[in-house]
Amino acid sequence: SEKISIEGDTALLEKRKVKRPSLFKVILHNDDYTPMDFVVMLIKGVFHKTDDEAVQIMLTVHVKGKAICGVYPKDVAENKVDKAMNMSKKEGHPLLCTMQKE
Ligand code: NFA
Repeated sequence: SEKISIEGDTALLEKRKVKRPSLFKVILHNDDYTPMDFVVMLIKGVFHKTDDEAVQIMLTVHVKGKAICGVYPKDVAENKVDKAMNMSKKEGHPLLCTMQKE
C-alpha cells in the first residue's frame, strides 16, 4: 500500500505491481561435428530467421564459439531450447543450445 496525503488527510492506496517478464537469451554453442547446413536449417526452423540471418548466426557460432539466437520470455525460451536439442539429438548431432537470464 502507498500512503498519500492531501492537506493533512492521509489515505492508503493499493499499489498494484506491474510485473515485466524476465527475458532469457537463447544461445547456440559451437562444436566440431554438427554440419553447418543443419545448424542453418535449425536456426531458420526454431528461431524464424531468414536464410541470410541464419547463415550469419551460424558463422558467428562457428568462429566465436557461441551466439545469441534470440531473447524471449522464460516459457518461450524453454520451448526453443527443447526444440533445438530434440532436433539435434534426433539427427545424432552434439549441438548444444542453452538459455541465460538477461
Ligand atoms: N563447427 C561446425 C563445423 O565446422 C559448424 C557449427 C556451427 C556447429 C555452429 C555448431 C554451431 N562443422
